[in-house]
Amino acid sequence: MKQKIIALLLTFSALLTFASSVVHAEDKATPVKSKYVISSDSSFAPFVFQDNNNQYTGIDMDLIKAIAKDQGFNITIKNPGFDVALNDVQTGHADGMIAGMTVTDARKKTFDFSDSYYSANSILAVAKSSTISSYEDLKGKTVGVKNGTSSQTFLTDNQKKYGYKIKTFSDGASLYDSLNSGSVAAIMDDEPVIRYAIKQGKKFKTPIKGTPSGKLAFAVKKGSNPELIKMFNNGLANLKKNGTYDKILEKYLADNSSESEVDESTILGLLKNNYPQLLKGFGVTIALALLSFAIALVIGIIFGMFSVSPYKPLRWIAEIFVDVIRGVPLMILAAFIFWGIPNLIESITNQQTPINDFVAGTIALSLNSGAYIAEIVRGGIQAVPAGQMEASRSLGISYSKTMRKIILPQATKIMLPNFVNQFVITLKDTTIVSAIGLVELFQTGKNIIARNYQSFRMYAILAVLYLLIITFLTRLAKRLEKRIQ
Ligand code: ASN
Repeated sequence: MKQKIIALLLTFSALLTFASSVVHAEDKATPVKSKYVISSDSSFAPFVFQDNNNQYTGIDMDLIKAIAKDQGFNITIKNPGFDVALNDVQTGHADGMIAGMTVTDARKKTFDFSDSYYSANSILAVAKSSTISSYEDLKGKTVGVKNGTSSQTFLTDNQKKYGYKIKTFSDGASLYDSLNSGSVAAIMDDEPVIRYAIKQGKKFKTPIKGTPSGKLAFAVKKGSNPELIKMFNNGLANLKKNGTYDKILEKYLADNSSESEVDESTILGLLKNNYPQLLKGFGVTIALALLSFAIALVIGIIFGMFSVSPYKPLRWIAEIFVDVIRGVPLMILAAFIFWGIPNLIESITNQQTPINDFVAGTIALSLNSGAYIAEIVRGGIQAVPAGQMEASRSLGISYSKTMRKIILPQATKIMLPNFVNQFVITLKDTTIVSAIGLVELFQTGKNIIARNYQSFRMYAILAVLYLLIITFLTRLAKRLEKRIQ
Protein backbone atom coordinates (compact mmCIF):
# COMPACT_ATOMS: atom_id res chain seq x y z
CA MET A 1 0.00 0.00 0.00
CA LYS A 2 2.75 2.39 1.11
CA GLN A 3 4.67 1.66 -2.07
CA LYS A 4 1.57 2.30 -4.15
CA ILE A 5 1.09 5.69 -2.50
CA ILE A 6 4.74 6.62 -3.11
CA ALA A 7 4.50 5.53 -6.74
CA LEU A 8 1.32 7.56 -7.12
CA LEU A 9 2.93 10.60 -5.56
CA LEU A 10 5.96 10.25 -7.82
CA THR A 11 3.79 9.99 -10.92
CA PHE A 12 1.81 12.98 -9.76
CA SER A 13 4.94 15.10 -9.21
CA ALA A 14 6.34 14.00 -12.57
CA LEU A 15 3.08 15.08 -14.18
CA LEU A 16 3.27 18.42 -12.42
CA THR A 17 6.84 19.00 -13.59
CA PHE A 18 5.85 18.10 -17.12
CA ALA A 19 2.81 20.39 -17.02
CA SER A 20 4.84 23.29 -15.67
CA SER A 21 7.47 22.82 -18.37
CA VAL A 22 4.75 22.84 -21.01
CA VAL A 23 3.29 26.00 -19.53
CA HIS A 24 6.82 27.51 -19.46
CA ALA A 25 7.46 26.78 -23.11
CA GLU A 26 4.28 28.59 -24.08
CA ASP A 27 4.83 31.33 -21.57
CA LYS A 28 4.24 34.30 -23.81
CA ALA A 29 6.19 37.43 -22.99
CA THR A 30 5.13 40.89 -24.00
CA PRO A 31 7.49 43.71 -24.91
CA VAL A 32 8.01 46.30 -22.18
CA LYS A 33 9.87 48.82 -24.32
CA SER A 34 8.55 50.32 -27.54
CA LYS A 35 11.91 49.59 -29.17
CA TYR A 36 14.82 47.37 -28.20
CA VAL A 37 18.35 48.34 -29.20
CA ILE A 38 20.37 45.33 -30.32
CA SER A 39 24.14 45.62 -30.67
CA SER A 40 26.24 43.35 -32.84
CA ASP A 41 29.58 42.66 -34.44
CA SER A 42 30.63 44.52 -37.60
CA SER A 43 32.37 41.76 -39.50
CA PHE A 44 31.68 38.19 -38.50
CA ALA A 45 30.41 36.51 -41.66
CA PRO A 46 28.31 34.39 -41.99
CA PHE A 47 26.70 35.53 -38.70
CA VAL A 48 26.86 39.26 -39.33
CA PHE A 49 28.44 41.23 -42.18
CA GLN A 50 27.64 43.87 -44.77
CA ASP A 51 26.29 42.85 -48.14
CA ASN A 52 27.07 44.61 -51.41
CA ASN A 53 24.46 47.25 -50.68
CA ASN A 54 26.12 48.04 -47.37
CA GLN A 55 23.26 46.48 -45.44
CA TYR A 56 24.07 44.26 -42.50
CA THR A 57 22.99 40.68 -43.14
CA GLY A 58 23.92 37.24 -41.98
CA ILE A 59 22.44 34.50 -39.82
CA ASP A 60 22.25 36.67 -36.69
CA MET A 61 20.66 39.64 -38.45
CA ASP A 62 18.02 37.48 -40.17
CA LEU A 63 17.32 35.57 -36.95
CA ILE A 64 16.80 38.58 -34.72
CA LYS A 65 14.63 40.31 -37.31
CA ALA A 66 12.51 37.20 -37.85
CA ILE A 67 12.18 36.66 -34.10
CA ALA A 68 11.18 40.28 -33.49
CA LYS A 69 8.54 39.96 -36.18
CA ASP A 70 7.29 36.65 -34.85
CA GLN A 71 7.02 37.97 -31.30
CA GLY A 72 5.82 41.45 -32.20
CA PHE A 73 8.55 43.65 -30.77
CA ASN A 74 10.50 46.44 -32.47
CA ILE A 75 14.27 46.60 -32.77
CA THR A 76 17.02 48.92 -33.92
CA ILE A 77 20.29 47.22 -34.70
CA LYS A 78 23.75 48.76 -34.39
CA ASN A 79 26.95 47.11 -35.53
CA PRO A 80 29.87 48.68 -33.68
CA GLY A 81 32.00 45.49 -33.41
CA PHE A 82 32.19 42.72 -30.85
CA ASP A 83 33.97 44.34 -27.91
CA VAL A 84 32.03 47.59 -28.26
CA ALA A 85 28.80 45.52 -28.35
CA LEU A 86 29.81 43.81 -25.08
CA ASN A 87 30.31 47.25 -23.53
CA ASP A 88 27.07 48.52 -25.03
CA VAL A 89 25.03 45.89 -23.24
CA GLN A 90 26.91 46.38 -19.98
CA THR A 91 26.35 50.14 -19.96
CA GLY A 92 22.78 50.15 -21.25
CA HIS A 93 23.61 51.53 -24.69
CA ALA A 94 21.94 48.39 -25.98
CA ASP A 95 19.25 46.09 -24.58
CA GLY A 96 20.69 42.93 -26.02
CA MET A 97 23.37 41.58 -28.31
CA ILE A 98 23.52 38.94 -31.00
CA ALA A 99 27.01 38.56 -32.44
CA GLY A 100 27.83 34.88 -32.74
CA MET A 101 28.43 35.19 -29.02
CA THR A 102 29.74 32.11 -27.27
CA VAL A 103 28.13 31.16 -23.95
CA THR A 104 30.93 30.83 -21.40
CA ASP A 105 30.87 30.43 -17.60
CA ALA A 106 32.72 33.70 -17.18
CA ARG A 107 30.19 35.56 -19.32
CA LYS A 108 27.28 33.99 -17.44
CA LYS A 109 28.34 36.10 -14.47
CA THR A 110 27.52 39.30 -16.33
CA PHE A 111 25.07 38.22 -19.05
CA ASP A 112 21.83 36.25 -19.25
CA PHE A 113 21.77 34.04 -22.32
CA SER A 114 18.94 32.79 -24.50
CA ASP A 115 18.67 29.24 -25.76
CA SER A 116 21.51 28.50 -28.11
CA TYR A 117 20.88 28.93 -31.83
CA TYR A 118 24.13 27.45 -33.15
CA SER A 119 27.33 25.81 -31.97
CA ALA A 120 30.80 26.69 -33.13
CA ASN A 121 34.39 25.67 -32.40
CA SER A 122 37.27 28.09 -32.11
CA ILE A 123 39.91 27.22 -34.66
CA LEU A 124 43.35 28.40 -35.73
CA ALA A 125 43.98 29.61 -39.27
CA VAL A 126 47.35 30.14 -40.94
CA ALA A 127 48.40 31.22 -44.40
CA LYS A 128 48.15 28.47 -47.02
CA SER A 129 51.91 28.48 -47.45
CA SER A 130 52.63 28.30 -43.71
CA THR A 131 54.50 25.36 -42.17
CA ILE A 132 52.70 25.63 -38.84
CA SER A 133 50.93 22.36 -38.13
CA SER A 134 50.56 22.24 -34.34
CA TYR A 135 50.23 24.59 -31.38
CA GLU A 136 53.86 23.81 -30.53
CA ASP A 137 54.94 25.35 -33.85
CA LEU A 138 53.59 28.70 -32.66
CA LYS A 139 56.44 29.18 -30.17
CA GLY A 140 57.78 32.73 -30.41
CA LYS A 141 55.27 33.62 -33.15
CA THR A 142 52.38 36.09 -32.95
CA VAL A 143 48.78 34.94 -33.01
CA GLY A 144 46.04 37.47 -33.76
CA VAL A 145 42.60 37.43 -32.19
CA LYS A 146 39.62 39.71 -31.76
CA ASN A 147 39.41 41.53 -28.46
CA GLY A 148 36.96 40.18 -25.88
CA THR A 149 36.20 36.96 -27.72
CA SER A 150 36.15 33.39 -26.48
CA SER A 151 39.06 32.67 -28.84
CA GLN A 152 41.07 35.29 -26.98
CA THR A 153 40.30 33.55 -23.68
CA PHE A 154 41.47 30.24 -25.15
CA LEU A 155 44.71 31.79 -26.42
CA THR A 156 45.42 33.54 -23.12
CA ASP A 157 44.77 30.34 -21.15
CA ASN A 158 47.24 28.39 -23.28
CA GLN A 159 49.86 31.06 -23.87
CA LYS A 160 52.33 29.80 -21.26
CA LYS A 161 52.09 26.26 -22.53
CA TYR A 162 52.90 27.07 -26.16
CA GLY A 163 54.93 30.29 -25.83
CA TYR A 164 53.28 32.40 -28.55
CA LYS A 165 52.59 36.14 -28.44
CA ILE A 166 49.04 37.44 -28.69
CA LYS A 167 47.99 40.48 -30.67
CA THR A 168 44.43 41.71 -30.26
CA PHE A 169 42.31 43.45 -32.89
CA SER A 170 39.11 45.41 -32.50
CA ASP A 171 37.43 44.00 -35.58
CA GLY A 172 37.47 40.98 -37.83
CA ALA A 173 38.54 42.90 -40.91
CA SER A 174 41.88 44.02 -39.51
CA LEU A 175 42.41 40.60 -37.96
CA TYR A 176 42.00 38.79 -41.30
CA ASP A 177 43.99 41.46 -43.11
CA SER A 178 46.90 40.98 -40.73
CA LEU A 179 47.09 37.28 -41.48
CA ASN A 180 46.85 38.09 -45.15
CA SER A 181 49.74 40.53 -44.99
CA GLY A 182 51.81 38.23 -42.77
CA SER A 183 52.02 40.56 -39.79
CA VAL A 184 50.71 37.72 -37.62
CA ALA A 185 51.61 34.05 -38.08
CA ALA A 186 48.14 32.75 -37.25
CA ILE A 187 44.72 33.90 -36.13
CA MET A 188 42.02 32.31 -34.04
CA ASP A 189 38.31 32.74 -34.60
CA ASP A 190 35.06 30.77 -34.67
CA GLU A 191 35.26 27.88 -37.12
CA PRO A 192 32.26 28.78 -39.31
CA VAL A 193 33.69 32.28 -39.72
CA ILE A 194 37.11 31.05 -40.81
CA ARG A 195 35.54 28.44 -43.11
CA TYR A 196 33.40 31.18 -44.65
CA ALA A 197 36.45 33.40 -45.24
CA ILE A 198 38.25 30.51 -46.95
CA LYS A 199 35.17 29.87 -49.08
CA GLN A 200 35.23 33.55 -50.08
CA GLY A 201 38.75 33.09 -51.42
CA LYS A 202 41.03 33.80 -48.45
CA LYS A 203 44.26 31.82 -48.87
CA PHE A 204 44.16 30.29 -45.38
CA LYS A 205 44.17 26.76 -44.04
CA THR A 206 43.28 25.23 -40.68
CA PRO A 207 46.00 22.75 -39.75
CA ILE A 208 44.77 22.03 -36.20
CA LYS A 209 41.38 20.66 -35.17
CA GLY A 210 39.11 23.20 -33.47
CA THR A 211 38.78 23.42 -29.70
CA PRO A 212 35.62 21.99 -28.09
CA SER A 213 32.44 23.52 -29.37
CA GLY A 214 30.83 26.53 -27.83
CA LYS A 215 27.17 27.39 -27.97
CA LEU A 216 26.18 30.67 -29.57
CA ALA A 217 23.31 32.60 -28.02
CA PHE A 218 21.59 35.95 -27.70
CA ALA A 219 22.50 37.89 -24.54
CA VAL A 220 21.20 40.65 -22.28
CA LYS A 221 22.82 42.23 -19.27
CA LYS A 222 22.36 39.99 -16.25
CA GLY A 223 19.01 40.69 -14.63
CA SER A 224 17.76 43.18 -17.21
CA ASN A 225 15.20 42.80 -20.02
CA PRO A 226 14.09 39.28 -18.99
CA GLU A 227 11.14 39.54 -21.39
CA LEU A 228 13.59 39.92 -24.27
CA ILE A 229 15.21 36.57 -23.52
CA LYS A 230 11.78 34.94 -23.23
CA MET A 231 10.64 36.44 -26.52
CA PHE A 232 13.88 35.35 -28.18
CA ASN A 233 13.45 31.77 -26.93
CA ASN A 234 9.80 31.61 -27.95
CA GLY A 235 10.54 33.15 -31.33
CA LEU A 236 13.47 30.80 -31.95
CA ALA A 237 11.29 27.81 -31.08
CA ASN A 238 8.64 29.03 -33.53
CA LEU A 239 11.20 29.63 -36.31
CA LYS A 240 12.54 26.12 -35.78
CA LYS A 241 9.02 24.72 -35.96
CA ASN A 242 7.95 26.56 -39.10
CA GLY A 243 11.18 25.95 -41.02
CA THR A 244 12.38 29.58 -41.12
CA TYR A 245 15.41 28.74 -38.97
CA ASP A 246 16.61 26.08 -41.42
CA LYS A 247 16.01 28.39 -44.34
CA ILE A 248 18.15 31.12 -42.77
CA LEU A 249 21.01 28.72 -42.09
CA GLU A 250 20.77 27.28 -45.59
CA LYS A 251 20.86 30.79 -47.08
CA TYR A 252 24.24 31.60 -45.53
CA LEU A 253 25.89 28.21 -45.22
CA ALA A 254 25.03 26.61 -48.54
CA ASP A 255 27.93 26.44 -50.98
CA ASN A 256 26.45 28.87 -53.47
CA SER A 257 25.58 31.49 -50.85
CA SER A 258 26.07 35.24 -51.30
CA GLU A 259 28.94 35.80 -53.67
CA SER A 260 30.13 39.27 -54.45
CA GLU A 261 28.76 40.39 -57.82
CA VAL A 262 30.02 43.95 -57.87
CA ASP A 263 33.68 44.33 -58.64
CA GLU A 264 35.21 46.16 -55.73
CA SER A 265 38.81 45.40 -56.60
CA THR A 266 39.37 48.81 -58.20
CA ILE A 267 39.20 52.29 -56.70
CA LEU A 268 36.43 53.17 -59.14
CA GLY A 269 34.43 50.06 -58.28
CA LEU A 270 34.84 50.79 -54.59
CA LEU A 271 33.66 54.36 -55.02
CA LYS A 272 30.78 53.42 -57.27
CA ASN A 273 29.44 50.86 -54.85
CA ASN A 274 30.05 52.72 -51.62
CA TYR A 275 29.65 56.42 -52.28
CA PRO A 276 26.33 56.84 -50.44
CA GLN A 277 27.83 55.28 -47.34
CA LEU A 278 31.08 57.25 -47.65
CA LEU A 279 29.16 60.48 -48.08
CA LYS A 280 27.15 59.75 -44.96
CA GLY A 281 30.31 59.05 -42.97
CA PHE A 282 31.86 62.19 -44.39
CA GLY A 283 28.82 64.18 -43.24
CA VAL A 284 29.13 62.82 -39.71
CA THR A 285 32.85 63.67 -39.64
CA ILE A 286 32.25 67.24 -40.78
CA ALA A 287 29.33 67.76 -38.40
CA LEU A 288 31.35 66.36 -35.53
CA ALA A 289 34.38 68.54 -36.31
CA LEU A 290 32.43 71.77 -36.85
CA LEU A 291 30.17 71.39 -33.85
CA SER A 292 32.99 70.34 -31.54
CA PHE A 293 35.21 73.16 -32.71
CA ALA A 294 32.47 75.75 -32.20
CA ILE A 295 31.89 74.55 -28.64
CA ALA A 296 35.65 74.28 -28.08
CA LEU A 297 36.04 77.94 -29.10
CA VAL A 298 33.60 79.01 -26.40
CA ILE A 299 35.26 76.78 -23.79
CA GLY A 300 38.74 77.84 -24.88
CA ILE A 301 38.00 81.56 -24.84
CA ILE A 302 36.43 81.36 -21.38
CA PHE A 303 39.31 79.40 -19.85
CA GLY A 304 41.89 81.38 -21.82
CA MET A 305 40.53 84.63 -20.37
CA PHE A 306 40.50 83.03 -16.92
CA SER A 307 44.15 82.17 -17.27
CA VAL A 308 45.21 85.80 -17.79
CA SER A 309 42.73 87.18 -15.28
CA PRO A 310 44.04 89.33 -12.40
CA TYR A 311 42.05 87.05 -10.03
CA LYS A 312 44.07 84.13 -8.76
CA PRO A 313 41.16 81.62 -8.28
CA LEU A 314 40.17 82.05 -11.93
CA ARG A 315 43.75 81.44 -13.01
CA TRP A 316 43.79 78.28 -10.90
CA ILE A 317 40.55 77.00 -12.36
CA ALA A 318 41.92 77.52 -15.87
CA GLU A 319 45.19 75.82 -15.03
CA ILE A 320 43.50 72.77 -13.53
CA PHE A 321 41.12 72.45 -16.50
CA VAL A 322 43.91 72.64 -19.08
CA ASP A 323 46.21 70.31 -17.17
CA VAL A 324 43.56 67.66 -16.59
CA ILE A 325 42.08 67.62 -20.08
CA ARG A 326 45.42 67.89 -21.85
CA GLY A 327 46.83 65.14 -19.67
CA VAL A 328 44.16 62.56 -20.62
CA PRO A 329 44.33 60.92 -24.06
CA LEU A 330 41.31 61.78 -26.21
CA MET A 331 40.38 58.13 -26.69
CA ILE A 332 40.24 57.57 -22.93
CA LEU A 333 38.24 60.76 -22.46
CA ALA A 334 35.71 59.57 -25.07
CA ALA A 335 35.48 56.09 -23.54
CA PHE A 336 35.10 57.62 -20.09
CA ILE A 337 32.20 59.81 -21.21
CA PHE A 338 30.50 57.12 -23.29
CA TRP A 339 30.94 54.08 -21.05
CA GLY A 340 32.42 55.25 -17.76
CA ILE A 341 29.92 57.89 -16.72
CA PRO A 342 26.76 55.90 -17.59
CA ASN A 343 28.27 53.00 -15.65
CA LEU A 344 28.86 55.23 -12.62
CA ILE A 345 25.35 56.68 -12.79
CA GLU A 346 23.91 53.21 -13.02
CA SER A 347 25.80 51.99 -9.99
CA ILE A 348 24.44 54.94 -8.00
CA THR A 349 20.86 55.17 -9.24
CA ASN A 350 20.36 51.59 -10.43
CA GLN A 351 19.03 53.01 -13.66
CA GLN A 352 20.60 52.76 -17.08
CA THR A 353 21.28 56.17 -18.64
CA PRO A 354 22.97 55.62 -21.98
CA ILE A 355 24.40 58.58 -23.85
CA ASN A 356 24.24 58.97 -27.61
CA ASP A 357 27.58 58.20 -29.31
CA PHE A 358 27.57 61.41 -31.35
CA VAL A 359 26.90 63.49 -28.23
CA ALA A 360 29.64 61.69 -26.30
CA GLY A 361 32.07 62.17 -29.20
CA THR A 362 31.21 65.88 -29.42
CA ILE A 363 31.70 66.41 -25.69
CA ALA A 364 35.06 64.63 -25.70
CA LEU A 365 36.34 66.51 -28.74
CA SER A 366 35.07 69.89 -27.48
CA LEU A 367 36.75 69.48 -24.10
CA ASN A 368 39.97 68.30 -25.70
CA SER A 369 40.14 71.09 -28.28
CA GLY A 370 38.85 73.58 -25.70
CA ALA A 371 41.90 72.95 -23.51
CA TYR A 372 44.27 73.59 -26.40
CA ILE A 373 42.36 76.67 -27.50
CA ALA A 374 42.54 78.03 -23.94
CA GLU A 375 46.30 77.84 -24.27
CA ILE A 376 46.22 79.54 -27.67
CA VAL A 377 44.11 82.35 -26.20
CA ARG A 378 46.43 82.74 -23.21
CA GLY A 379 49.48 82.78 -25.47
CA GLY A 380 47.87 85.31 -27.81
CA ILE A 381 46.95 87.72 -25.03
CA GLN A 382 50.32 87.42 -23.34
CA ALA A 383 52.04 88.15 -26.64
CA VAL A 384 50.59 91.65 -26.58
CA PRO A 385 53.19 93.81 -24.77
CA ALA A 386 52.23 94.28 -21.12
CA GLY A 387 52.91 98.03 -21.41
CA GLN A 388 49.68 98.45 -23.36
CA MET A 389 47.50 97.21 -20.53
CA GLU A 390 49.42 99.36 -18.03
CA ALA A 391 49.20 102.48 -20.22
CA SER A 392 45.48 102.04 -20.81
CA ARG A 393 44.77 101.37 -17.13
CA SER A 394 46.78 104.43 -16.07
CA LEU A 395 44.50 106.48 -18.32
CA GLY A 396 41.64 105.25 -16.16
CA ILE A 397 40.15 102.82 -18.70
CA SER A 398 38.64 99.71 -17.06
CA TYR A 399 40.19 96.23 -17.30
CA SER A 400 37.39 94.77 -19.39
CA LYS A 401 37.29 97.72 -21.77
CA THR A 402 41.07 97.60 -22.23
CA MET A 403 40.77 93.90 -22.92
CA ARG A 404 37.99 94.35 -25.45
CA LYS A 405 39.24 97.44 -27.23
CA ILE A 406 43.02 97.18 -27.06
CA ILE A 407 44.38 93.78 -26.13
CA LEU A 408 41.94 91.34 -27.79
CA PRO A 409 41.97 92.87 -31.29
CA GLN A 410 45.75 92.51 -31.40
CA ALA A 411 45.76 89.10 -29.71
CA THR A 412 43.17 87.71 -32.14
CA LYS A 413 45.47 88.41 -35.06
CA ILE A 414 48.22 86.47 -33.32
CA MET A 415 45.86 83.60 -32.48
CA LEU A 416 44.25 83.14 -35.90
CA PRO A 417 46.81 80.83 -37.51
CA ASN A 418 46.78 78.68 -34.39
CA PHE A 419 43.00 78.42 -34.53
CA VAL A 420 43.20 77.10 -38.07
CA ASN A 421 45.78 74.60 -36.92
CA GLN A 422 43.61 73.50 -34.04
CA PHE A 423 40.63 73.03 -36.32
CA VAL A 424 42.63 70.72 -38.57
CA ILE A 425 43.69 68.73 -35.51
CA THR A 426 40.08 68.50 -34.32
CA LEU A 427 38.97 67.24 -37.70
CA LYS A 428 41.66 64.59 -37.73
CA ASP A 429 40.88 63.64 -34.13
CA THR A 430 37.33 62.70 -35.11
CA THR A 431 38.86 59.40 -36.26
CA ILE A 432 39.88 58.68 -32.67
CA VAL A 433 36.35 58.91 -31.31
CA SER A 434 35.26 56.19 -33.74
CA ALA A 435 36.52 53.92 -30.95
CA ILE A 436 33.22 54.31 -29.13
CA GLY A 437 31.37 52.89 -32.11
CA LEU A 438 30.53 56.16 -33.83
CA VAL A 439 30.30 55.56 -37.57
CA GLU A 440 32.09 58.55 -39.02
CA LEU A 441 34.24 58.49 -42.15
CA PHE A 442 37.07 56.33 -40.81
CA GLN A 443 34.71 53.76 -39.29
CA THR A 444 32.70 53.74 -42.51
CA GLY A 445 35.86 52.85 -44.41
CA LYS A 446 36.71 50.12 -41.93
CA ASN A 447 33.23 48.66 -42.30
CA ILE A 448 33.63 48.56 -46.06
CA ILE A 449 37.00 46.84 -45.71
CA ALA A 450 35.38 44.33 -43.38
CA ARG A 451 33.24 43.25 -46.29
CA ASN A 452 35.70 43.22 -49.16
CA TYR A 453 39.19 43.17 -47.58
CA GLN A 454 40.34 45.97 -49.94
CA SER A 455 42.39 47.73 -47.27
CA PHE A 456 45.01 49.27 -49.56
CA ARG A 457 42.53 50.95 -51.87
CA MET A 458 40.03 51.86 -49.20
CA TYR A 459 42.57 53.49 -46.87
CA ALA A 460 43.98 55.35 -49.89
CA ILE A 461 40.48 56.68 -50.63
CA LEU A 462 40.06 57.75 -46.99
CA ALA A 463 43.44 59.46 -46.90
CA VAL A 464 42.63 61.40 -50.07
CA LEU A 465 39.20 62.40 -48.76
CA TYR A 466 40.66 63.79 -45.53
CA LEU A 467 43.44 65.48 -47.45
CA LEU A 468 40.97 67.16 -49.80
CA ILE A 469 38.66 68.47 -47.12
CA ILE A 470 41.51 69.65 -44.90
CA THR A 471 43.27 71.41 -47.78
CA PHE A 472 40.03 73.05 -48.82
CA LEU A 473 39.22 74.25 -45.32
CA THR A 474 42.71 75.52 -44.56
CA ARG A 475 42.79 77.46 -47.82
CA LEU A 476 39.45 78.98 -46.92
CA ALA A 477 40.68 79.84 -43.44
CA LYS A 478 43.86 81.41 -44.81
CA ARG A 479 41.81 83.66 -47.05
CA LEU A 480 39.67 84.69 -44.13
CA GLU A 481 42.78 85.32 -42.09
CA LYS A 482 44.24 87.61 -44.74
CA ARG A 483 41.03 89.60 -44.90
CA ILE A 484 41.00 90.10 -41.14
CA GLN A 485 44.68 91.02 -41.02
N1 ASN B 1 32.23 33.68 -30.79
C1 ASN B 1 32.81 34.93 -30.51
C2 ASN B 1 32.80 35.11 -29.00
O1 ASN B 1 31.82 34.95 -28.39
C3 ASN B 1 32.02 36.05 -31.10
C4 ASN B 1 32.65 37.00 -32.09
O2 ASN B 1 33.82 37.00 -32.34
N2 ASN B 1 31.83 37.86 -32.65
O3 ASN B 1 33.74 35.41 -28.37
